[in-house]
Amino acid sequence: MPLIGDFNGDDRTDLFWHAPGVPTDWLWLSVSGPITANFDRFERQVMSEFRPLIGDFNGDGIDDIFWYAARSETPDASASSGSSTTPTATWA
Ligand SMILES: [Ca+2]
Ligand SMILES: [Ca+2]
Repeated sequence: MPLIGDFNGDDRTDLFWHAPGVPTDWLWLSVSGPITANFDRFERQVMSEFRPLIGDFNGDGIDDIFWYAARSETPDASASSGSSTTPTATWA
């Protein structure tokens, strides 16, 4: 399931490939030019019970991924942001 957002705030749309369960997820940060579409790919691992919701939840202009787990009456979720071009963001 591809998710679309600008996860590093460079105004180029990025992709986050997420599949429930064991498969590895991939964050593709666009490094595309005016003619070609290219992506830097970073491996991610997300626990399977979470569902991702995209939005800029902290208003910094960079899209975040809100991980939602509906396993109790109280939602268990966390927001994270790919705040730079280095894959150092934590995807809780
Ligand atoms: Ca981007
Ligand atoms: Ca944000």
